[in-house]
Amino acid sequence: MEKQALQQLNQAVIAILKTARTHVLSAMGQTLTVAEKTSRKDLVTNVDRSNENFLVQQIRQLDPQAQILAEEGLGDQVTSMAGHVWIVDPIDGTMNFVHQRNHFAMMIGFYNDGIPTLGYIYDVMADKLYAGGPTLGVMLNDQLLPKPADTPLSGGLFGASGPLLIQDRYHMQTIAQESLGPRILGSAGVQISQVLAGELVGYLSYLRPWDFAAGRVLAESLGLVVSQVDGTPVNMLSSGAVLVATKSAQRAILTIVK
Ligand code: 2AM
Ligand code: CA
Ligand code: CA
Ligand code: CA
Repeated sequence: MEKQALQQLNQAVIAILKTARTHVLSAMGQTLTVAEKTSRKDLVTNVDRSNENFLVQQIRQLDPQAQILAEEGLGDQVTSMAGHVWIVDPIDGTMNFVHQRNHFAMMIGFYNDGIPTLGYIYDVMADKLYAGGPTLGVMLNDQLLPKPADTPLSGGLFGASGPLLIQDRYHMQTIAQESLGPRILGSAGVQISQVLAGELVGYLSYLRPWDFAAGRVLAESLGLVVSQVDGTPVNMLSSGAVLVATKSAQRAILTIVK
């Protein structure tokens, strides 16, 4: 896509996300309705649904021909990455949203014929919006985000998933040992944004497409690598153990995992 068209799309998505944020903040002043999805650790609220509905409607107006894949099922049944595909997570870190009223994000990824094109991670309470892609570069609010240093695993903090660390899946305890220490926040979006900002050397979790669609676009734009934990490419239509890391940390992790 032409840079000018991307800039227009980017400005429109940023405006949608800012409006969505004001809706979410105002909904947080009212009673939340919380339901369990698959377990007591897997929640959905009225705000997840209303925000997804808002984001999907707005993206439809912006890009009527596109397919939209969204976590709570208010988008389309997407089976191919051909054409324009938007991938939406209305509230990432719902458990944090319910119990901390903090540390959650909205995420949108835009893929054009499977090519990572635009990504958005919006940490709602911190009001930090990571936005952009390979053509536009990555902005943190109104500042261009520099590429993070290629810090090795041994030289930085590692973003862990609580369940994977506790169960030592994918050698996560060894990975954490080799790093300067594990950090667990409970939002894939916020943790991936910490990798973008150079605050973590990597993040590993078992993720669904909407958990890493936005982060993949932003991370790859900044020279970070996104792969499955065995080093093979991610597939945007399936779940897996996804690693977002500096090149150097990825090398060390692949050696530990193989
Ligand atoms: P979510 O809040 O949008 O569901 C910690 O729970 C992180 O893992 C969050 O980013 C969460 O996204 C994600 N996650 C992915 N699959 C999950 C599941 N089955 N249960 C809870 N969280 C999940
Ligand atoms: Ca969820
Ligand atoms: Ca999520
Ligand atoms: Ca979610």
